[in-house]
Amino acid sequence: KENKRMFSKRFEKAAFKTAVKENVKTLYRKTIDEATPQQLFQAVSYAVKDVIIDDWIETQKRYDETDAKTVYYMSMEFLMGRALGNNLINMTAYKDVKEALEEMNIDLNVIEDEEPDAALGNGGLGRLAACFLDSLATLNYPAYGCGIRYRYGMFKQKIENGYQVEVPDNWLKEGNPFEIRREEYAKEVRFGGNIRFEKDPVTGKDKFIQENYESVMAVPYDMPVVGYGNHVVNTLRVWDAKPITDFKLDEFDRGNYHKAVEQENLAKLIVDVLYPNDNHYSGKELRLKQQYFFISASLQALIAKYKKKHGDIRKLYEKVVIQMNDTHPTVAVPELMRLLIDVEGLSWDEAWEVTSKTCAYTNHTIMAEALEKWPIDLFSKLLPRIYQIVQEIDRRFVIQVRETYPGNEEKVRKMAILMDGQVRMANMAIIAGFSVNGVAKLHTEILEKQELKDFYQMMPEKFNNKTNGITQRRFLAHGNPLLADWITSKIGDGWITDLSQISKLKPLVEDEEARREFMEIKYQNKVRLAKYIKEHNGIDVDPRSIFDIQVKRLHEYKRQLLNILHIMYLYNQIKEHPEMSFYPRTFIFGAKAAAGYLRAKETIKLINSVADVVNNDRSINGKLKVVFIEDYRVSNAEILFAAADVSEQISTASKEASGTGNMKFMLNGAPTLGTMDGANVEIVQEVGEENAFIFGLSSQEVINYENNGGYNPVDIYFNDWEIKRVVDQLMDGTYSNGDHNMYINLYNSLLNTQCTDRADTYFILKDFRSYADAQKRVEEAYRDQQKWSKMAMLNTACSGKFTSDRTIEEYVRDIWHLEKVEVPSGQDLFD
Ligand code: 26V
Repeated sequence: KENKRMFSKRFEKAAFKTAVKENVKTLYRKTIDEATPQQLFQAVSYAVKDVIIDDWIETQKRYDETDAKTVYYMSMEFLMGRALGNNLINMTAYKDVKEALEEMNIDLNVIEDEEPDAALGNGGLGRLAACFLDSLATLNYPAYGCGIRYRYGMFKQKIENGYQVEVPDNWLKEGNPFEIRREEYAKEVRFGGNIRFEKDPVTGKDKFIQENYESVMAVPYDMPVVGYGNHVVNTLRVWDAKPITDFKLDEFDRGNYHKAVEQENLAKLIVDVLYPNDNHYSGKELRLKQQYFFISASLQALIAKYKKKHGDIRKLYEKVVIQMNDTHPTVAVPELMRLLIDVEGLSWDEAWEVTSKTCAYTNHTIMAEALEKWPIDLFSKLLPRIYQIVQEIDRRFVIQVRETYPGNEEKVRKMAILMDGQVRMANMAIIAGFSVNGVAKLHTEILEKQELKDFYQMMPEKFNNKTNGITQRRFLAHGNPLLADWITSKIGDGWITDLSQISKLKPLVEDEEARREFMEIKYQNKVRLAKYIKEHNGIDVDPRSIFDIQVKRLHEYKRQLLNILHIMYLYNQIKEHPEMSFYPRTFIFGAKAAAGYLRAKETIKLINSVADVVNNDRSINGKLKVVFIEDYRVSNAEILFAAADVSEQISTASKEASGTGNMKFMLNGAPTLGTMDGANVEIVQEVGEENAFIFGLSSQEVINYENNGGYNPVDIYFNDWEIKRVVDQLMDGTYSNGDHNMYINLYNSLLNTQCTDRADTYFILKDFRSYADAQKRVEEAYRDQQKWSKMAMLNTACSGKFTSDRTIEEYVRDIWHLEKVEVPSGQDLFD
C-alpha cells in the first residue's frame, strides 16, 4: 500500500526515497552513499517493481473477471532493451523519480546505464516484438509474449584492430530485478525416442505413446510489460530449462547415470544462447529444440489456463489467438494438434478446426536463405510424433491441391509441406494459419505476386498487410526528452498515446521561431552523441557537421558497402579538389555481423580502416569523419536516432521487408536517404518525395534483372573511372597498409564471376551514381538551413502512421479481434 501510494495520482517523493534507502539497506547492508551505481540500480528497480506488481496483479484479475480473449505472441526473439527507464516513462513517473533521486545525489541517467540491455533478439524482428508488447499494454489489450530466457543474449561486439570480436553477453550476471520465476507453472517437454501405437481397449481410439525419450522441465519467468498511464501490466513469459532428473529418480536408481547426465546437459544447452544469425537459416538441431521447447511449454500453459475457466476445448479460438512471429514458432501448429488429439482426445477434424482458427502467421523476409527447411531425418528423429502429424497435414493438403488443380503436379511440388526430404515451415504456417501477413505494403505485394503466388491464388482471403510500426514511448519520450518536451509544449502530450496528433506540428513548419527551436534541439542531441563518440571512440566530431547515420544489422542486402564506397569516393574528391566547397560530414555506422558471415565482417573492417585513414588525414581539415559505433544495441540506438540528420535506408529494392529503424529516424526528424523499398515507400507517401532523398532501382527493376540472370557490373566498372578507382582501392592497399588481400571477398562480390553467386548480387555498382547524386542533393539541401529545418520538422510531423499502436489496432481489427479491458487505478488507496 505504501509503495502503491508513491506512484499513484500524485507521486509521493518521500515514500519513494525511503523505499530506495530501505532496499539498499536490506539488499546490501549499505547506506545510499556507500552503494555502488549497480547497487543503486537494483535498489531503485526493486522500488519500482513493487509498484508494478500491484498493477500487475490487478490487471490479471481484471482479465480473469472479464474472460477476455488473449493474444499469445510467439517469438524466438524479444529485443526489449532496458526496462527501468521505459517502465518509469510508462508509469508517467520518470521526471518525479529523476527529481527525487537528484535530491539524494543520484543521477537517474547513470543508474539507467547500469542496466544491461535485455538483448534477446537479433534485430528488426525481435525489436518489433518488443514494440508490439508495449503497444498492446498501452492499448489495454490482454496479451502474452512467449519466448525463451536465453542465458546469453545477442553477443557484445568489441572492435579490435578494426575487426569485430564477439563477446558473450552475460546479461543475468547481476540478476534481473524485474523478472519473477514461476516454478509452479513448470511444464515437461519431450524429445526423441519412438512412438508406440495402441488401441485403447475401452474407447477403441488410437493412442500414441512416446518411449525412450529425453525430456526437460520448462520453467517460466515472467517479466512485466507496463502500459502507458493506464495501470495495465501484461506479461512477457520467457522459459528457462532445468533437468528433470530429480523427478525421475527411478531412471537414476536403475543405474541410468548416463541418461541423467544427458538430460542435465540438454537442459543447460537448450536455453544457453540466442542464435545470432539474422536472416540466415542453418539447419541446426539445437535451434529446432529451442523452438519446440518454448512452443510446447507455452501451449501447455495456455491450454491449462483456458481449461481452468472453460469446459470445451473445441472453442479455444474464441478466447485465444496465437500469432507466429515468422516461421520460427510454426511447430506450434503440429504441437497444438498433438495436444488436442493425444491429450485432449479430440478427433483430427475437431483438432484441425481449432488449430486453423487459432494460429496466424507473419512473414518477415523474402530472402531465400532465411527460409526454414528442416531435413526430414533430423526433424522426425527429434520430434517423432510431431512429424507424424505434419505428414498427415501434408497428406490432406496435397489431396486438396490436386482437387483444386487436377493434373497440375507442379502446384504440389511448390506448395506441399514435405518435399525433397525437407519440412518447409513457411508452407505449414500458411496452410494451417487463418491469416498470413507481410510487414509493409510493398512486401505484402511481393509475397502475393511473387514469393507466395501459388498460395495467394489458392487462398487469397488469408493474405493481408500489416505495415510495421515503432513505439514512440521508447523512441521519442524516453530517447529524446528534449524533443518530447518541446512537442508537448506545442501540441500537448496526446501524441504519447495517439501519435496521429503529431500532425498538429505541421502548421509550425512555417513558424521560423519554432524551426529554430527544433534545430536547436537537434543540435543538443548531436552534442550528446558527439560526447558519446568522444568517450567511446576517442574521435572528435563536429556537431555542426551533417550527421549521416546507418545503424542496423550488417547484411549485404542492406548495403553498408555502398555507403562506405561512397565515402571513399568523397574522400578521393576532397583530396583531388581541396578547393571544392564541401559541407562537413560525419558518417556514422553501427552494425553487428553474424559471426560466420565473412563479407559482413570484412565490411566492418573496411569501415574502420576508412575511418582510420580519413579521420587522421590533417589535409582535409576535418571535412569528413567516419565513426563506427561499437556494440550497436537498443540503449545506444536511442541516442543515435535523436541525433541524426540523415537516415540511411539504402537496401536493394525488394529486399528489406519493412525496416523499422527508418521510422525511428523519421520520428526524430531525420529525412530518409533511401531506396523505394519496404516501408520507405510509405514514409515517402506520408512526408512527400520532396522531403526525402530517393534513389536507385525500383523493386520491379531489380526483380526483372534477377529474372534475366542479373546485370554485368564489369561494364560499369570500366566505363566510370571514379567507380573503378574506389573498387580498385579495395585491392591496392590504400585502406589496408599495403595488404592486397584484406578486402578480396568484397572485391570479388562486386566483380568476380568466380563467385558461386552472381557478381554484385545487390546492385551496388548499378545504384552507385544514383546514390552519389542523392547524397549531393542532401548536401545542397542542408546548406539551406531554412529549407532543411522545414524538411526535418515535416518528417517528425508526418510520422504519425508509423506508431506500433496503429499496427496493433490493425492486427486487432483484422486478425485478433480482441477487446479492450480497463484496469482501475489505485486511487481507492487514497482515502
Ligand atoms: C531468421 C533466422 C534464420 C535462422 C537463424 C536465426 C534467424 C534469426 C532471425 C531470422 C529473421 C529474419 C527475418 C527478419 O528479421 N526480418 C526483418 O523483420 C523486420 C520486422 O518485420 C523488418 O522490419 C525487416 O525489414 C526484416 O528484415
